[in-house]
Amino acid sequence: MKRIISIQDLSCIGKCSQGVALPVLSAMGIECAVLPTALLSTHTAFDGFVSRDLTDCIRPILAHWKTMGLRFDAIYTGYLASEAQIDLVEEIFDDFGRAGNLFFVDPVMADNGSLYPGFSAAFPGKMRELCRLADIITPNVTEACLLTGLEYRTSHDEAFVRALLEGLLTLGAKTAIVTGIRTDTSHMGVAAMGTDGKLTLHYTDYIPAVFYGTGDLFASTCAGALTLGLPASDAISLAADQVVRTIRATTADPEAAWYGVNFEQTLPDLSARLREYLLKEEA
Ligand code: PXL
Repeated sequence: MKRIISIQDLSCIGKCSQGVALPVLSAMGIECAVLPTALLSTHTAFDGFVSRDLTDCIRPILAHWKTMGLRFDAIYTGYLASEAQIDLVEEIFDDFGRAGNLFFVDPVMADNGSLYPGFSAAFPGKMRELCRLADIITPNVTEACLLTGLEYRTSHDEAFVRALLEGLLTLGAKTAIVTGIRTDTSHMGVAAMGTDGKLTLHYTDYIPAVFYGTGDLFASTCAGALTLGLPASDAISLAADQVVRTIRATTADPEAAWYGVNFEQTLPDLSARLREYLLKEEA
């Protein structure tokens, strides 16, 4: 069985981060080890959230793990609570990575043109360092702009998308994937580029609804699919289609919570779609 370590926060309320990664990766048949970076009463969209940075706990956890000789097939990072944690993650790459491992960095820090509450203006600069070490990075458009220095926009032509991806690749990641691309009013896109400079775009329907946790659902699904050996194009379409299916299910539920997508409802679809992709890969 493949084993991923998921390094991101645990928000008690609010469907995001470890609360999404653990069930999603489990439904994909992958063992998910969790390393919580912070414990939050709720995710940061709620007024008055309290947060405890867990950096001090992470060091002894890593020291214990080192005595066990643990290894992971993939190291997946999401919301990191402080710049110090980025240094720690770099150490984890050194200590627990092995040849052929996947280093998957979702540089969670911003959306809709702004940094999430609690992050300093210096944080994106530090996040660039982590992107340098990654095989794959999956920023949304806001995060990609903060990482590359390009000005944030809400509509995106091909020249802008290309400039974003090329800028991200100069940071050193081997493949850049940008979510939330809007080239027209009825579609949403995920754009990707590897070191060969070839741009690919996967389009899905645009559903006019905003939910938290969609980026985490995309990243967890994509990281899982790549860990299972699917090619990047399949990992992207599996993950992007899963996000759209889940937003649809959420908007159809009159009791859906505003603070997160109903990813629980669509986990059976994810397992079924994944099986189809894996069978196609074997054929
Ligand atoms: O979904 C990204 C995310 C992760 N973790 C925390 C957040 C958010 C987005 O708001 O607040 C704590």
